[in-house]
Amino acid sequence: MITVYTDTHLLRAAKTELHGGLLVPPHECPERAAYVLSRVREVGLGEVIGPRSFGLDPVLRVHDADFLEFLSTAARDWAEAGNRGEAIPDCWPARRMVQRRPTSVTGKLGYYAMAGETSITPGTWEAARAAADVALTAADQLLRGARSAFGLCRPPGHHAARDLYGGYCFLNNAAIAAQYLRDQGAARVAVLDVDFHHGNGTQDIFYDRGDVLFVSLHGDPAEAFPYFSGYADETGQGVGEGFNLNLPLPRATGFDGWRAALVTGLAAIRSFGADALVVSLGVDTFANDPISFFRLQSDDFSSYGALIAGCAVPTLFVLEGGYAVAEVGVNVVNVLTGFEQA
Ligand code: SP5
Ligand code: ZN
Repeated sequence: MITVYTDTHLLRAAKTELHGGLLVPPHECPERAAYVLSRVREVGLGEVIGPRSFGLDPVLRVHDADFLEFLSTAARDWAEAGNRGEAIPDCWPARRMVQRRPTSVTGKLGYYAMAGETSITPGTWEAARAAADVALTAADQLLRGARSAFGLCRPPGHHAARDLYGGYCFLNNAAIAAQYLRDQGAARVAVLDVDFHHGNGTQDIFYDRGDVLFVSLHGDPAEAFPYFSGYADETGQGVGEGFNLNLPLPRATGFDGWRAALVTGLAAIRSFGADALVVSLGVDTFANDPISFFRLQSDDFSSYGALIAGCAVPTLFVLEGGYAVAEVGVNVVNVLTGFEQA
C-alpha cells in the first residue's frame, strides 16, 4: 500500500490546547505523524510518496469560500489585533443569538469554531491545505487502480464541517477525498469513521446526500466530544435519509462490543454498494488513549483491518486522531497491514 506524506504538517505546531481549564501542549502534535511514518517504514508497508498540489477547487467542493478565507487570515488578523497568545474563541452564537458573521477576528473565531480547544497559529492554514493534498493524492491512487492507499494526514479533519473548524481539525480531508472520488466517477462512496469521536463534520457535509453513505462508530455523545452530534437517531435528511448511520457506544467498550458495531457498519456499506470506501482512521479507541474511553488493544487494530478488507472495495485510509503518541504508529499500521494481509 502506498503512503502519501509531507513534512509540511510540521507547520501545524500549536503551543496550546485548552484542556481541563489549562493551556497545555496539544494532544494533536507533530510527533504523532513521525511515529506513524517511522512504523510505515519499519514494517515495509510500501512506497512513501509526496502529495501533488490540487489547488483549492476540490476543497471548495466541500467547504465554503468565506470559511477558507477566514482560516487563511485568522492567525495574522489575531496578531494584528494585538493578541499575544494563540487564537482561540471566547464567544459563540449560542441559542437565540444572531447567526451573523462579525467583522472582528475574535467574533469570527466564535462564528466558525465548533469547539474551543483548538488554537489557530501561523502555519496552520498551510499545513491543513497540505493535509488535504495528501488525502487527494492518496485518492488518486485508487483512481489509478490501487486496491488501497494511505493518506498520512495531519492535522486531522473529521470534525471540520462546511464552515466549521475545531476538535483539532480545519479542513475535512476524508470528505474532500470522498467528494473528489465522486467527481472523478465513483457513483457511490462510503465513509467509515472509526475514530473514537463522532465525525460530526463529515456527517454534516453529506447529511442530505444519498450518494455518500456515512457510518461512524464512536463514544456516546452524551458522554463524549463532540457532545452535540453522533446520536443514533441522526439518520440523514431529504434524499439523504437512511444514508447516515451512527453507532454510539458506551464507556469502557472493548473489542467485542466495538467489533459487533463494525460488523453492523460494514453490512450497511456492503448493501449500499459503494464503488469506493474512505476510512477516517483514528486510533484513539486504544485502551491507553489519554482523552478517550474505549479499550481496544494493539492486536485488535490488525483484526479490524482484516474485517474492513472484507468489503472488497477500493479503500482509502485517511489519518484522524490517536493521542497515545508512542503507540499511534503501531496501531495505525496494524490496521493497514491487517487490511493488506486479509
Ligand atoms: C480528531 C480528533 O480526535 N479530535 C478530538 C478532539 C477532542 N477535543 C476535546 C477533547 C476533550 C476531552 N476531554 C476528556 C478528558 C478526559 N480526562
Ligand atoms: Zn478522535
